[in-house]
This record gives sequence, C-alpha cells and structure tokens, in this order.
Amino acid sequence: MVKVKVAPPQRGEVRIKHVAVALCHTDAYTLDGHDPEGLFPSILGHEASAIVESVGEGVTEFKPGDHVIPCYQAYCGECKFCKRQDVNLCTSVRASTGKGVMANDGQSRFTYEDKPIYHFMGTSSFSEYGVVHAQSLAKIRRDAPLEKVCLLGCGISTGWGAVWNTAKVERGATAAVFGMGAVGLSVVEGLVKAGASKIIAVDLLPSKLNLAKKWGATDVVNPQALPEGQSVQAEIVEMTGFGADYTFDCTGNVQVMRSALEASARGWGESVVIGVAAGGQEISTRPFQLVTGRSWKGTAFGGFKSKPQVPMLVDLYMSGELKIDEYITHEMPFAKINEAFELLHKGECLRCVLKF
Ligand code: NAD
Ligand code: AHE
Ligand code: ZN
Repeated sequence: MVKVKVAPPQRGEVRIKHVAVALCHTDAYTLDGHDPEGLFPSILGHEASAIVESVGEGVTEFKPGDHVIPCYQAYCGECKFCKRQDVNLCTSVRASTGKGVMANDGQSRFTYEDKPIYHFMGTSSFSEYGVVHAQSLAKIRRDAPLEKVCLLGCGISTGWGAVWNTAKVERGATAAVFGMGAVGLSVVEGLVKAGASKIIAVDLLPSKLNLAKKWGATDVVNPQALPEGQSVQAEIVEMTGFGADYTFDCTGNVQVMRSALEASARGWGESVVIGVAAGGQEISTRPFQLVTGRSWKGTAFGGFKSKPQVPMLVDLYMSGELKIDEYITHEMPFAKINEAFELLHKGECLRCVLKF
C-alpha cells in the first residue's frame, strides 16, 4: 500500500472518504490487463460506500457527512440517455471516466510521488479518499449499514436489474443462468422474486451450484459432468422443451454467451449478456439462431438509473425484501486487498468486503 495525494474537489466534484469496498470480477479483469479501457497506473475499485468529506464549487445536492454510494454509471438527468425512461447510459462524464480523468480539466486528482495516477470507472474506490463527479454519487439514507450496502454499487444491483429492467421477466417464465458468482446468484434472486417457474443454474464448480440451490434455483447443470458430446445448450433445450424463455451470461466468456443464446427458446427466447469479455473477444452464433426468433441483449448496471434508483434498492434491503448479507462471504481490513483478489480468482468468495 502507498500514500497518494488526493487533491481538493473542483467545480462539480465531491471528495469522499470510503468506508467499505468490495471486489467485483471486473476489477480483477482490469487488473489482469483484459480491459481495453484499462489505464495504468490507476486506482481500481467500483463497489463501495462512502461519506462526503467536502464539495467543490457549484455542488449543492451534497454536503459533508452525507452517506453515498459511488456509481460508475453516472446520472445527470439531462442528457439524451438519462431522459429516456428505459436507459441508464448517462453521457455527462462517460468520455472522461473512460480516459481516467475528471471532466472539469481533463486531469486526475490523484498523485503519487508527484506523478498523476488515473481514475477508474469514475469511482476509484480502492483508496481511502477519492474525488468523483457529483453525477457519480447516489445519496442514501443514514441508517443503512455502509459495510453492507456497498454491494449495491455494482454486482447485485446488476443481477436484479438484468431480470427486472432488461429482460422484464414475467411470472411463470423459465430461465437459465450461466455463472454463479455474486452477479449470477443475484440474477437467481431476481428470478425468484419475479416468480420464474424454472431456474436452471450453470457453473463448473459444485460449490457454486450448491449455493444456487440455496438461492432458489430449481435445477443445476455442471457442463463438465454432461455425457460426452452433450452440449450445455442441448441439455437446457431438453430440460425446457424448446429452450428457456430467458437466459443470462454472468461469466464474461464468449463461448458461454453463445451457449446461453442457443439455450434460449426457439421463437421468443431472450439472452442477456451481463459478463464482460476481454478486449479482442467477439460473440458469434449461426444467424439461423436469430432468424428462428432468439434475441441477444446486454445490460450495464442492470439498467438502473443510479442516482434516483440506488436509494430505492437500499430501501428494499432495509425492509428485508432483498438480500445483501448472504453475498458477503469474507470481510477484511483494506490492507489485505491482495488476499481478496486471490480468493476471487480461486472461486472461493462471492464478495469480500474490505474496510478502511
Ligand atoms: P465471479 O468471478 O464471482 O463469478 C463468475 C462465475 O462464473 C464463477 O462462479 C465461475 O465458476 C463461473 N464460470 C466461469 N466459467 C464458466 C463456464 N465456462 N461455465 C459456467 N460457469 C463458469 O464474477 P462476478 O463478480 O459474479 O461477475 C460476473 C461477470 O459479470 C464478470 O464478467 C463481470 O465482469 C461482469 N459484470 C458485469 C456487470 C455489468 O454491468 N454488465 C456488472 C458486474 C459484473
Ligand atoms: N471498459 C470495457 C468494458 C467494461 C464494461 O463493460 N463495464 C460494464 C460494467 S462492469 C461492472 O462490473 C459497463 O457498465 N459498461 C458500460 C460502460 O459505460 O462502461 C471495454 O470493453 O471497453
Ligand atoms: Zn462490478
């Protein structure tokens, strides 16, 4: 660990003190060099909770002491994308966050030994203090436990939203979910809440399939345990008749994305890509799969509009309607972050919460 300097917030910016941060697979993916937008040196991290320390000129919606969740999908409420009811891809600061800098002056607020360090996803939560755009913060109620609700900054919000906002799964539908990390399990949770009649969980690890059953999956499939020559998509087509109404990729593996598309129902099946694939990877299938009525979709942050909707997700957790605690398999001081990455790589943890 090193000491970095975090400059004061400029116009439209907020300096925050992080309380807790969890690791998402996307942090590992970027650290391992798979993200075409990954810049180094940078401060990663995007699933956090924080308290406002100071605000820059012109910021009136936040004050020191406010509890917040940093959101990599920003929300300005004014751009073409924010104005559309069903879209969350705000453009207000996206070009700058993709370049690892702040929109105000195109510079970073982090320095180490007088050299700039890039921001990441407009959040950079692996740092005790950080500076973010006001558009990238959702203010939340004070009684919500910050060491739990940090998870709403990415993984589990994404899974629930993929079911409710992106696929809009209806009661009685059938579904298959590929990859039982925190994202896949939250898809399963979302499907249970939506009233899906059959939920098929797919993973290579028996331990993850056991968790899927606990979360409410009705069936599990381990592709490595299938008879030779039987593909996972063929298995799911057999289990459901003509394929599942909805399928979800939560692995980031483009072969799995293909299996998920081909496991969706002939005529109306929808397959949602959630996993993030490495730079240079492309998806493919026989166009006949689309001609015969399947469609491919994707989702970022589960389609939630961050600033207005993250506080609503906090309310759902506080009223016991949605789980968060069950996804937290490990807790550690922030200094042990490298151990947390090892656990994620080994498939031994869903979410490890690091406390500052
Ligand atoms: P994770 O590493 O905790 O879970 C991935 C799971 O997939 C593991 O259980 C692993 O065993 C399983 N898996 C790997 N290869 C598989 C295969 N061939 N077949 C079946 N299962 C397989 O990751 P996570 O944090 O849950 O994230 C899942 C994916 O979602 C990642 O790609 C991440 O980058 C992405 N993600 C996307 C968004 C978004 O907004 N679109 C948000 C969060 C995470
Ligand atoms: N930067 C990468 C893609 C990374 C990516 O797709 N990120 C997801 C969120 S993953 C969170 O764990 C996302 O929301 N993307 C939309 C966006 O605007 O970043 C690349 O391929 O360039
Ligand atoms: Zn994430």
